[in-house]
Amino acid sequence: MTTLQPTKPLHAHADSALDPIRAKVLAGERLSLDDGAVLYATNDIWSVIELADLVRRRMHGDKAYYNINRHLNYSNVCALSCKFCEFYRKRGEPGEYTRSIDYIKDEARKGIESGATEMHIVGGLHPYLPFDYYTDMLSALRETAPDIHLKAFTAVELVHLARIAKVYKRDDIKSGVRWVLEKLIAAGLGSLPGGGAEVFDDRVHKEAFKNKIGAHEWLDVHLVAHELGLNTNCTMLYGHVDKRDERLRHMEILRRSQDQALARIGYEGDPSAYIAEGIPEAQQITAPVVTLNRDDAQLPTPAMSERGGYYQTITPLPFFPDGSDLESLPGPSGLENLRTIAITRLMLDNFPHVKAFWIMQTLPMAQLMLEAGADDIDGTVVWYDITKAVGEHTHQETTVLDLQKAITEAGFVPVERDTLYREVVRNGNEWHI
Ligand code: V47
Repeated sequence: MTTLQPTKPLHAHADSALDPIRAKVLAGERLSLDDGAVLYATNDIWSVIELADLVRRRMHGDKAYYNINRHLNYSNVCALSCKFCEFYRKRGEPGEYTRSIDYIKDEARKGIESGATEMHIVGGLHPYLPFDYYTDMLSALRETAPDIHLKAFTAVELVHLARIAKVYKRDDIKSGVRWVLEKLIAAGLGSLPGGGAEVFDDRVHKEAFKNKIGAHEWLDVHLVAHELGLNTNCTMLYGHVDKRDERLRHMEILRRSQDQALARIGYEGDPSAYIAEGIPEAQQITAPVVTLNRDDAQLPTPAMSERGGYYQTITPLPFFPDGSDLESLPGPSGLENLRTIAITRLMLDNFPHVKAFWIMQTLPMAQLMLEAGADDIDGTVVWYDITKAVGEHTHQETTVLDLQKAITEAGFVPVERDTLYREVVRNGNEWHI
């Protein structure tokens, strides 16, 4: 019997420009920004998907992850006015809200009732809430639901908290953020979500989210979190004023930041570290190159976090134009979303997980994306205010059975994970790792 080796695409319309990229992927080598541009330009989308699937299966076989979680947006009041954002309200504007600690505790109780293992907590940059609100929130949650992991606050919020707590120093962001994170960890913080990264590019920053922190600060916050032993995630909000090459540079910057994190926790990489072409000096990271896209690569585990944290997951977020200042833009197509997930898997060769966030991608597209590089679809979510895929509703819940069914139907084995990707053993609402 002969084994089928995916050294050549099996479909018609194969693009030979992908041959050198195919060879690199099969050898587990790092792709260049130019390779990324070829992957974006080709009409041979099936080969791009096939290559991403190969890497995804090397890392995770036929497992696909989901979790039982609750997203909590504690306030939509925000000092910023990012053009892509429909979520924020100014103080006094109709629809503004800020949740009380009692409301938040109630959410935690509902989380316990539904068997949730995670609360994902983010909000706007509230100009007046005191620093204590955030530590009280975490302490109250810790007390009410001691077993639920608290994944909370994006890098942007953490810099804002440093300002509120008056520990922010423009020329030394890290020390203020370290102070903030130490306080939040003591109150119960378990990891950082990946929001607020958008696209690391000065032009895009200026056009779409001018007053938000830039790449340099975002990366510094995650660096400090990793140094303190927290695992973090990251995102890429694309399909608005960004261009494909800017997305690729964003991926490159994240990839180098992960090289740095993995080196810190003991991965021995290729010491012939490189300076990436086209990346601004401020975002150049010199670290050994670490790749995980080979059959024999060992993915990082939570146990390694004792030596420092790392990026677990990249979640590409497709832009939702409705209600934002960029409403006139069309937003990315389904095909662009599929291609971007696949390219993300191929470029971010040192990231263990790629998430197709079903809330933004829709569950049917997330199913397809499991075949195109994604290995995770996020969780039950329940309430989500930042984007609304269908209609006006912030109640965006799916059941565990729906998630499992979607994964099984796509030909994968559903695996419930906790926030740190440990497999959950469950008996109803009782669970353990
Ligand atoms: O930070 C805002 C983005 C993010 C829009 O870490 C928009 O596991 C699309 O970060 N269209 C929040 N996106 C979501 C997020 C996230 C989601 C799921 C999992 C994880 C994780 C993180 O949503 C914001 C911003 O980048 N966003 N407005 C919009 N109109």
